[in-house]
Amino acid sequence: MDLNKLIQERVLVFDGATGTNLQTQDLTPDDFGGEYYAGCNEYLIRTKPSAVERVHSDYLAAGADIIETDTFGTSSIVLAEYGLEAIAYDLSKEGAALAKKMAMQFSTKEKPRFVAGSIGPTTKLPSLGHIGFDPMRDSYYEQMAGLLDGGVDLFIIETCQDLLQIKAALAAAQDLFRDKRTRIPVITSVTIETMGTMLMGTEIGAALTALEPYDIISLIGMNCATGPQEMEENVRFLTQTSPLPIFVMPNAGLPENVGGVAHYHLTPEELERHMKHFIEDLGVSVIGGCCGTTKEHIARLSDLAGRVSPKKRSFEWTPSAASIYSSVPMHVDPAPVIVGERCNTNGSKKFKDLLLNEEWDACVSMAKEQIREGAHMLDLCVAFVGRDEVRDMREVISRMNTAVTVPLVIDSTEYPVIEEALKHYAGRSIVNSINLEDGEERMAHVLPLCKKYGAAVVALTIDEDGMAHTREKKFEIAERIIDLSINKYGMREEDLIFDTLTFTLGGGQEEFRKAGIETIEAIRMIKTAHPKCRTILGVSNISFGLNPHSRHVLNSVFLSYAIEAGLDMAIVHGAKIMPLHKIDEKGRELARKIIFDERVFEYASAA
Ligand code: THG
Repeated sequence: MDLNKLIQERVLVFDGATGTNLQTQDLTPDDFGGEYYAGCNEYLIRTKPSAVERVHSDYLAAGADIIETDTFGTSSIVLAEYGLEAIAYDLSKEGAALAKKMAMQFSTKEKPRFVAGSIGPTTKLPSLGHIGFDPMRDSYYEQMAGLLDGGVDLFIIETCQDLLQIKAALAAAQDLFRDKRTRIPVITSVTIETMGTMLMGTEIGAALTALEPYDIISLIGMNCATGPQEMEENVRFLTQTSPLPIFVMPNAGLPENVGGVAHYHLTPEELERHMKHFIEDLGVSVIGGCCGTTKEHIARLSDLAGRVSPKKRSFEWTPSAASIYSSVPMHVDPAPVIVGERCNTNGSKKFKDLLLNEEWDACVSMAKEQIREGAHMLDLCVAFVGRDEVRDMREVISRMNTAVTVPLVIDSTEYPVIEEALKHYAGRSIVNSINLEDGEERMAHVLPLCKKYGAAVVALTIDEDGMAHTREKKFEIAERIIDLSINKYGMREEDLIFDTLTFTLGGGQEEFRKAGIETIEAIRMIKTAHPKCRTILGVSNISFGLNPHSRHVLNSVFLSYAIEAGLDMAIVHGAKIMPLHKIDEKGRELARKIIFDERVFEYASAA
């Protein structure tokens, strides 16, 4: 099914609520296979398939282009609550086959019907530690394999509450497509609660930033929790910013409690009016109904779809990183994006001591302190000789995932540590770093991880000859990394952040006198040739070996010249960066001369 092509041609309509329809059928506990299973709508696929067929045929008759399988909860995680985990694959496959059979009955050349394999959020939130990434991925894999083998045309990962849960589902889909050498479209749909975020507190922008890098996703959108009216702001945000087409499947309004039963009041006409607005004024391309919507609602939407076409969207996409809560662009005005340097065992004695004493909460406090000091993101390095870095990373990042509001930059040289971090981080992180020191080896390990978990990456200008000294060599290495990253590993220029590295100017070595200028000019060359790439520097490196005050002055002046050359991001101790006007004229001028290697004049005038 070429979903991407179809939605260019017309608005597509999903079906309505499964549960709402089943309720009208007055099923008895016997229909569910006994009292014990009553309420397990998925088990009906086996115990009373005619009830499920009825749901499908009602919506197909109402004109739905795409119906959803009755498999929202056929993952082993959910079925385990009924002791049915052993049949997760089979039930998923049977549910898919049943829906496919019904869709075929209604499908015509003019109006083909499709089946979307429904994949719900399960009952566990990995970001709260309810379940690990791997078991969750495995459970999704089994469910998806059943759906695929049963014949679904696409997957819909829906009603999502936790970005980490979505990442586990997407990892399962990626693995499945690889194993089966096939690929079907994937819709990813998040649930925004009435308070305006996902259950875990995720803003829509953070969700978009975290999901957009996954190239298996065909559509992104929202479903459940509220009616269309409450969704409006977030739908507008998506249509104005998302590179991916937009899917919206609201409830029939906010549920009202009527005699202990959820009652949805939005009429088919009202739903139609809201969706018309979403399509014509905002540019939504695929619609449907969630809780409380009936075949009457879907009939109206189907009729609507034949009469309208989506507004041509012009969206503004900003490459960003994200925490589980919010999105942070990889360029800000005024530059730079401040990446706090202190949660680093190599860069802070305090952080190192806290880690050695396993004072995990205090490690988190240091992160929060840096945010208070103005950091937009935080570099995180837990490497320490003799310790288990994978475990330390897990301990720290699983806490920071929900306790730290800004995106994390994962600073490690070890592949298993990087993957452990990515599996515990719900937002979009940046991996620090790759280089060409051992040829392509590092890229071959790290970039597939970045692709798998949707991360951006810092690339250092180091190759087989070591760290580049001249601007030309730094630029040449950057170009080689860009070429490989894009053409061999499927990354995009906007996923790459170049670090043109500097040696210290504080050591007084003759060979490094031009280190500062070369680093700055290499930034200018990269930004001129590849404006979509970002640049970053570990600014404090420039001043190793000097006294603290001189370090702060030199760091601050160096940073200001780097920014002028196009630097986007800086790894710094935010509190110690001084605005230039706060540095006295003499200090500023001395720092400038050191950076631009003009000290020769001092010697000349002294002579
Ligand atoms: N590029 C990239 N990543 C990097 C670096 C880089 N990561 C690590 C490092 N360099 C950047 N981080 C730091 C952190 C601290 C210091 C320097 C760089 C630093 N710390 C004080 C010192 O060592 O004297 C100690 C402060 C303390 O103990 O509190 O200078 O270049 N991509």
